[in-house]
Amino acid sequence: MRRLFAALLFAVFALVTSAVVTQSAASENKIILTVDGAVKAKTDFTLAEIEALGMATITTTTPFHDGVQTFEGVPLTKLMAAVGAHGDTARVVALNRYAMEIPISDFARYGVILASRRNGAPMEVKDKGPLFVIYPYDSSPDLKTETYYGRSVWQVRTITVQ
Ligand SMILES: Nc1nc2c(c(=O)[nH]1)N[C@H]1C(S)=C(S)[C@@H](COP(=O)(O)O)O[C@H]1N2
Ligand SMILES: [Mo]
Repeated sequence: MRRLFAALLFAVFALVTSAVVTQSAASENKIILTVDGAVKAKTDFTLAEIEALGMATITTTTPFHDGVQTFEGVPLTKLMAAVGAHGDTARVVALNRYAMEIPISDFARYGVILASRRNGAPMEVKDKGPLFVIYPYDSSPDLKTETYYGRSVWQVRTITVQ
């Protein structure tokens, strides 16, 4: 009886362990961003692949959060260079199909980032993640306008260069 119990316990442990390992491997390999359109090659990215391009930090208030926030993400200039973008506009589409066309000239002018972390941690979908277009709103009154709030797409899934 005791041996049966021990065997059962082991079986449950093994099942739970393999489920946890499978799930974390799935989230590591998950494609969270696709960049297509006027690019050298349509490219899918995992979170790790995006962050490996190099990160910049923006510390600012936003209309979407309480208090000063620190965002880290790849500069959109770097992402565009990485895919060989040749266009004037980035059509940024969210998980919920919200879409906004952003002039690519914004990226260098304002140092816009595709934020993947807020205050050090990756952002959950329910926290407007995993990717959020962030401008340095506090750096200029021009950025504290509906135009740039509208370009601040959260839950980004696809960027089409056109
Ligand atoms: N994914 C997603 N991002 C979005 C939106 C949206 O509906 N979905 N609305 C945009 C617009 S038009 C503005 S003005 C701001 C609105 O932010 P708020 O809903 O927190 O006021 O977010 C922008 N980013
Ligand atoms: Mo808006």
